Amino acid sequence: MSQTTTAMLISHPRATSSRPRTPWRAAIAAPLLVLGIGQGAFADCGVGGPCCIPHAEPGCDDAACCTAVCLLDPTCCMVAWDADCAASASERCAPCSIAAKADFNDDGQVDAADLSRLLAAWGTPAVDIDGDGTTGASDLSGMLASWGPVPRPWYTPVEIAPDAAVVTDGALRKAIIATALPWRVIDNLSLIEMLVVPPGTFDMGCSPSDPSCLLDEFPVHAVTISGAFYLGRYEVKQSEWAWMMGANPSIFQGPAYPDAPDRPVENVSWTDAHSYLALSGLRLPSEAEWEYAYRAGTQTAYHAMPNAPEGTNDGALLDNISWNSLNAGAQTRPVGGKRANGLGLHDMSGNVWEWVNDWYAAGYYAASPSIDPPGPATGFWKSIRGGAWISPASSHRSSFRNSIVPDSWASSLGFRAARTP
Ligand SMILES: [Ca+2]
Ligand SMILES: [Ca+2]
Ligand SMILES: [Ca+2]
Repeated sequence: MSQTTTAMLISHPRATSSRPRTPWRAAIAAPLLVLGIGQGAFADCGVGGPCCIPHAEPGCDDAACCTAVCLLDPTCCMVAWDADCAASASERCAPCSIAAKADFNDDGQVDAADLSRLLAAWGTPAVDIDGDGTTGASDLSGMLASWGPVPRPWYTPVEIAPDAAVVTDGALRKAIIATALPWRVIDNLSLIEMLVVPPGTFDMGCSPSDPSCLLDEFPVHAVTISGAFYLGRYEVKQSEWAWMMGANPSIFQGPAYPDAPDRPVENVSWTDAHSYLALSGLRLPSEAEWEYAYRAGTQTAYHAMPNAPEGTNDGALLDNISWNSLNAGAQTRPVGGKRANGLGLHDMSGNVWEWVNDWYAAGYYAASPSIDPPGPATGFWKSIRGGAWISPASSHRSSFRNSIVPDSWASSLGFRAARTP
């Protein structure tokens, strides 16, 4: 509620001016496929080489409940998945791009260096691009057609399959795998670590039996998030902001806060956050995406906790998952210090409030579309979510809505990055 906003935020003059500079392009040559999956025999994936690894789910001892993780040729192909090992993995594997295959030295360019290597291998299978068994004219024409820069994905995969110790719910792991996207990635420009949020439908608004809800959390309404998206595993950190922007506006920095680089950036307006994210093709989550990701399948006021793995309505248990007004010592804390939610996302409750993309309107839920609601077309306030170090338990609830004008900034207000794959 906007009326409660002022008491939960502390505003400061802007500490520094933040002027965008040319975004740094990460010098990541080739995607590093660091697999968080078990060993297994390779099976032919049908895309020019072996690329599927049967991956047994924990507690599963037969092929019926394992997951075929289709990997790429180490230099090129995209991942694809099958829901179970019995299905034909080859049908879902994305073919390698010819350009990626033709870039033999993996320097991001198809050029003379690659051509001379092709010519040297003529008549042998050494650099056979099209998989016909030999290096010949068809490979040469494919190479010439893709001459120039090689399109690269925006991310570097870090972990293909969801870690069962992080995403503990089997149904959520299966939903993530079904997206055919690598679970954990690093954005190549911002270096932000991001996790897959699979599509699905949830009840948005006041949680059942939650006694704390306010009027703007009603009516509870079914919302479908129609496509998978990536969301920052943590709030955007001060180090990440400074890397792209060349300045750090945060209040909690300096000699008194030696761990400031790992604390969330704060004191940034919605406009600032939007500008920062746009530099690397990222965006803010919608309010619906944010609540859906927070809940991670739970329907309780607060997400999973050690003694209440399905979540709880008891704000007294908040210490497990959230930096709030009772435990944070009147300051932000390094991100990731509290237990993650069911999708592996940290600090969705607490630490700093998080800007979302939507304009705020108290009555929006009564008129919200049911699929991918974008928020009101215009407005005066932007929604912020999740509570902060300065705010009490009730504001850390999954459905709690707060709002503030988009050019505001405060030491309790940051954000989290999202991206459509
Ligand atoms: Ca090359
Ligand atoms: Ca060939
Ligand atoms: Ca937060």
